[in-house]
Amino acid sequence: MIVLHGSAGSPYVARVRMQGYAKGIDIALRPAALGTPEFQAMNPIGKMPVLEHNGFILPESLIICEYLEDLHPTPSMLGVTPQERALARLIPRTVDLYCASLFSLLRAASDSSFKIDEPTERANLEKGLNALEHFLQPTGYAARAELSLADCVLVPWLYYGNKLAAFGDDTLSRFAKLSRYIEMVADDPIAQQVWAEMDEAFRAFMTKWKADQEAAAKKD
Ligand SMILES: N[C@@H](CCC(=O)N[C@@H](CS)C(=O)NCC(=O)O)C(=O)O
Repeated sequence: MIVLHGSAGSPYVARVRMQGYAKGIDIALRPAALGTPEFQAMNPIGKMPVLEHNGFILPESLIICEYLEDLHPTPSMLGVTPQERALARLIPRTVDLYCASLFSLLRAASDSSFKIDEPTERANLEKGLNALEHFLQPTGYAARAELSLADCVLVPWLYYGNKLAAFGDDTLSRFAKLSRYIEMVADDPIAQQVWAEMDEAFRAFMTKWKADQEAAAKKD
């Protein structure tokens, strides 16, 4: 049995689930008890997701995805040729290393107490998106004609990317290949399922967060 400890709203959790749907792997989602000694024992960094498979514990979403590829090589989410496989890995790395400012910008847009250096975060995101635009395929899915690991990472990231657009920020729409991709992938049933699950979890999270904020304000 494969268990994933995490929340559906996390883009890092959602990428593993999306890979599972694309490959037909059954993955049970369990809430991650972040901050508890039990969770720290599974992942000393304290972040979700953590995979549990027959007693084997594995953190870090991209390593989990690679592990699942090794366990279930077909259908491959990486591809056949070395070039195809490299590109399927390059887009996830670009998203993780260079596009993470999206989350700071979004948080700052929805929580006025969260202070960031906005020009710096914007410049970082712009730089990351430039790279993403460079590597994205002009047709088909992100890294090749078919769905790959690149899509499993990009689609959950875009759930939050689209939220930035909902705040009136047109950053993403200024990238032509990315805009084409967003339009194309919106019709993909697996992407739709992942976005719906993320949306349900995100809404529940926001409801609880607002209630907690109100309760804290009443106490002051
Ligand atoms: N590099 C990690 C990042 C995971 C990550 O940032 N997870 C967030 C949720 S979206 C988390 O667990 N945050 C809790 C915390 O930092 O305390 C991965 O790819 O798995």
